[in-house]
Amino acid sequence: MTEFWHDPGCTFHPVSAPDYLPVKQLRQLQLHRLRAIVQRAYDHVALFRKRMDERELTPGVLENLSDIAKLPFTVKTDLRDTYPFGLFASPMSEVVRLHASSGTTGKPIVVAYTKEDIDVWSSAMVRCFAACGLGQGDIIQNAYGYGLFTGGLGAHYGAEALGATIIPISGGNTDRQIMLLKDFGTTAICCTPSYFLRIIERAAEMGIDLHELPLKAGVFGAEPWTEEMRKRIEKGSGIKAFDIYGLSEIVGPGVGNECCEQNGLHIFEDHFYPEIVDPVTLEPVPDGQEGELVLTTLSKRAMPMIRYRTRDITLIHAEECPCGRTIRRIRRISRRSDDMFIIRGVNVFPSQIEEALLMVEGTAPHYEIVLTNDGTLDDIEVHVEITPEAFSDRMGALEALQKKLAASIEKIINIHVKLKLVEPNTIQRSEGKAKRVIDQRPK
Ligand code: DLL
Repeated sequence: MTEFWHDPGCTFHPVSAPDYLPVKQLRQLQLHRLRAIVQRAYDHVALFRKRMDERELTPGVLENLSDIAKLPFTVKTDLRDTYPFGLFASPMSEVVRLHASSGTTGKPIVVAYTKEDIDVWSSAMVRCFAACGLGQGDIIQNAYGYGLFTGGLGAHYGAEALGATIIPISGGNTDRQIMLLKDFGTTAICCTPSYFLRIIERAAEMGIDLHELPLKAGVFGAEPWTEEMRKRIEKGSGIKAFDIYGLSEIVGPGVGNECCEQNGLHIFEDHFYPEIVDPVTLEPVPDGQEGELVLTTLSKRAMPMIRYRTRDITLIHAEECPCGRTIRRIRRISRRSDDMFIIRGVNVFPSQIEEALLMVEGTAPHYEIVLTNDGTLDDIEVHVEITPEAFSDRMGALEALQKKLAASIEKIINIHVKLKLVEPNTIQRSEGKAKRVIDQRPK
């Protein structure tokens, strides 16, 4: 063990060494890599070169890291407009993998990796797992979907590089998930937090107590979830629930991960350089201030992303983490700028509703938000499942619960919502990313 290693809760893996680089050295490395990647994008990606030329910029503009703010942004529509391969900086002969993300409209966005890119991605995933206290000897059940989605293969390669045993079960087939959790002695599971809730629920129906299994950690991401949700998951299963963040455009899962402090996600910023910008003015904001996360890939060869606007809202923690890592942390991503809906002039995010609901005992963590319009005004209706115990309560008790939930939401979002308690097991369960909002308003 080397002297930078202070983190008793996490497992040491040599690949995690850059997590602890002295800050000055880290910044030098970042600047060095930034210059090289900007040069690469300028030389090989026509769209980036055009935008630089329009601004009369060359890669030589990067005298120090803050000069990154002079570079043009990349946005999701750039990937669509150049579909499928227009942003590649490597010839196809060097591209060993393609992934794609479906998004909401039409064609998917396509992302590419060289052999070196896969190695960087796997090393980032190793650092995620190590930060969750996992290592050789662990049995990792990977219930992220395998296929074009980056979750499955990303976690798979990382777990193998970690030296753990991987169970490539993919998503779905919940009874079989639970059988393997038990029979194979799985120690960690990777899936979306909403799918793990389904596993908790189904295990109880099958008479299996997850607390009694060797399962100790969950690596949960790909969708927003709240601190209240973490509490429910940890209480319902006896495991430690860690947050993992990533997006296809940057690499997939493994852009950042919580450490054992469970207080913010460390960004592997030697490969993914984070900035926070004001989503309206697009000006950089200082650490500690909320805004939109913008990421630049510092080492990705096949498809460098320069100042990619993620739409994810967060902040960079100004303080150091007690774990000893020098790479910075972002606050958990509880919302995206495009998740927001406006109801009677008030901006509302689904995560605010989740937080309010789960603060109240007696509900199951399954809910949906239905947006309607009667021709004049937008309305919001929240459907929330009650627990089987609460379901058998007297009418009066249910009414009181309903009022309490509505008041809890109103307190957070400042508008009145219609709240409907629904029977256990009536809201659709997800095996991947949960769909929380059903928008029935006329388009
Ligand atoms: O969801 C990659 C991934 C797979 C991350 C497995 C973690 C685990 P996309 O499908 O491209 O990639 O979706 C990326 O999902 O911009 C966020 O809005 C959201 N997201 C991902 N992780 C988290 C998280 C994968 N931990 C988009 N918390 C991102 C909140 C998350 N939102």
